[in-house]
Amino acid sequence: MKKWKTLGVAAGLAMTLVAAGCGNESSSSDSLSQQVDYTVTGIEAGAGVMKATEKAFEDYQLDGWEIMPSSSGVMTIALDDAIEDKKPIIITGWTPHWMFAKYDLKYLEDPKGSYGGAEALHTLTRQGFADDIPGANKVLDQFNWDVEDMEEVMLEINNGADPAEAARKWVDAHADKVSEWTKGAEEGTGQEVSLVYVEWDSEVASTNVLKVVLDDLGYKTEITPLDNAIMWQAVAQGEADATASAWLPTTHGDLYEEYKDQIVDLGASLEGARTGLVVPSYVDADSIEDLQPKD
Ligand code: PBE
Repeated sequence: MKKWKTLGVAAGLAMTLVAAGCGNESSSSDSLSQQVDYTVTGIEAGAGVMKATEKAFEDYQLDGWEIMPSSSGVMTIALDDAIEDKKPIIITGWTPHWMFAKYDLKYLEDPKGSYGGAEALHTLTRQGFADDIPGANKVLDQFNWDVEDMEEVMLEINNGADPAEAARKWVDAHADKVSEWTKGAEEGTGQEVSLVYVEWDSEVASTNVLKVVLDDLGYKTEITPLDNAIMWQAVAQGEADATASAWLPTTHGDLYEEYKDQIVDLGASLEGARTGLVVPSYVDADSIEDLQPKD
């Protein structure tokens, strides 16, 4: 048993009940900051947006604010509940994500740049992978799609499709794009390829799509969800072959600095990603600067 397999996927679940049960007594004459009880509804503790939100609290001097960790799934349930009741909520959001297609939402402007600017999703491999399995490495290197592509898969999953089925459907419908990824790549003869990811909706989509493409080409792809930091570590230490879940330059910038000499960065697979604080569009704030400190 590889040791990273035993680590770290359950952390988010413990917060489920806390997140679901946390109604606050507020009246509509209160400010937005009071109404949300100076709390941002977050995701998994190891995520980049969690750290960026702590940084935003400092940058904007939002003393007394808290970020509540949970999981990506629980966060979107809290969002759904708030929208149903037309209550204010502030979440950690990112693009690509199906939530922007399903709800009317806006990013709070971030003039101080706590969340960085435009992000790209990068594919990383362990050292030596290109020599060991050049065909699979070539596919990972040529893997490249758009925000709309990823959102198509994410929406399908959000509407109830199994991730593997949603990935299969997208691959079958986009044969032209997929053939660019596999162009010139040697077919596999059942070699095992291990991909690691984090159970964020965006990464579930990309990783399942890569599995379908690699398996179709003759590889045997195993996909394993992990905590963010453990995922980077697994690739850096050569315990996993690759990940398509690196958000750079800002969101995972600290992990990149830590591991850059031990990984191979194959470059961006998707441009135009973004992270930040997100609110339903009926919420009366446009910028993080519209929030107030607690004391
Ligand atoms: N995310 C989605 C990740 C990267 C992908 C924005 C939640 C993070 O914050 O680390």
